[in-house]
Amino acid sequence: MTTLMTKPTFKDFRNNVKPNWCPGCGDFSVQAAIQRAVANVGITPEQLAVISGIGCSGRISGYIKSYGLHGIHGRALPIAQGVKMANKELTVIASGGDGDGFAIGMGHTIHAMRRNIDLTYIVMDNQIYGLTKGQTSPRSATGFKTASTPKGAIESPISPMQLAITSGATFVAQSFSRDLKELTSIIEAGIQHNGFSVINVFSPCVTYNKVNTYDWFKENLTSLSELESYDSSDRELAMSTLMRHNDLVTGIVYKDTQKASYQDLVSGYSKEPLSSHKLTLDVDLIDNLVKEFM
Ligand SMILES: Cc1ncc(C[n+]2csc(CCOP(=O)(O)OP(=O)(O)O)c2C)c(N)n1
Ligand code: SF4
Repeated sequence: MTTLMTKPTFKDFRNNVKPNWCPGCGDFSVQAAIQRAVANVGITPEQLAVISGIGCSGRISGYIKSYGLHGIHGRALPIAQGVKMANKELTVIASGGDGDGFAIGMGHTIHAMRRNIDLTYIVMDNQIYGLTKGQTSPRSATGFKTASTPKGAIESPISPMQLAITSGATFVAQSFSRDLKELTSIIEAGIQHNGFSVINVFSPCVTYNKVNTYDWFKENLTSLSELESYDSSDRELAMSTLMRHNDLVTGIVYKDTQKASYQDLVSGYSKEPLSSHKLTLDVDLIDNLVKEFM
């Protein structure tokens, strides 16, 4: 890749792969917002890694010009954490669907949150499994009907925002894929935050979810900027606001700038990135180590 001499623009993060999402899918705007946000932050494609899971949303890593990996279902976060630990100089974005992150990948999601590792996790939340043709996800509302649950889902949906706050994430935000301006600025702020940033994006599946449509979100979402004296550093206020609005809010819900990130605490991380270490073994060092244990 070439190093850019001028300030990057979103066009520098375009490749020649045409997305095969359905026309109108919310994921198009998420891709555009990521490309704008990384350009605004001022990094180049070779300073970015986008790691995704499996799902329609998981294809996103193939559509952005950067380092990237389209991983396995529910495993975007372990891979992304490994990338960040190996090369602290990269800006790392992990992304995937609500099924990827909150069903099969939930164990990894909670531990990445409590670890407060410095990366940005963007979930394209369409309240359904899109790629596998529309089954319920842990984000589907109780009673939500699909071809495989014709009588409606009997479980309750989880709250990614409340879960993130109580699990230890230090940048917790929600946005709507139709609001490209807000989404871009939230992703930008998430990238700049030192710690685990989780951004849940309502990203409608126009093919299989006929309930949570663009119009439905427009009617039901409340922007935190409209609430008088909302303070995103107030954890209790964040939780009570989420409960009062049934989680249907957009904006930065909670931000903690005091808590140290995993990288701040882990021994040796601030030195040279692991990725630039010499891979040759120091034979004397190994010999001495072996002797020590003999
Ligand atoms: C280990 C494993 N289990 C199940 C699947 C099948 N599968 C592929 S994508 C997916 C869910 C997709 O839903 P979501 O993560 O919400 O993404 P979307 O397609 O809605 O963007 C499932 C269950 C798989 N690929 N791998
Ligand atoms: S099936 Fe749904 S989530 Fe998948 S590309 Fe089509 S609209 Fe998007």
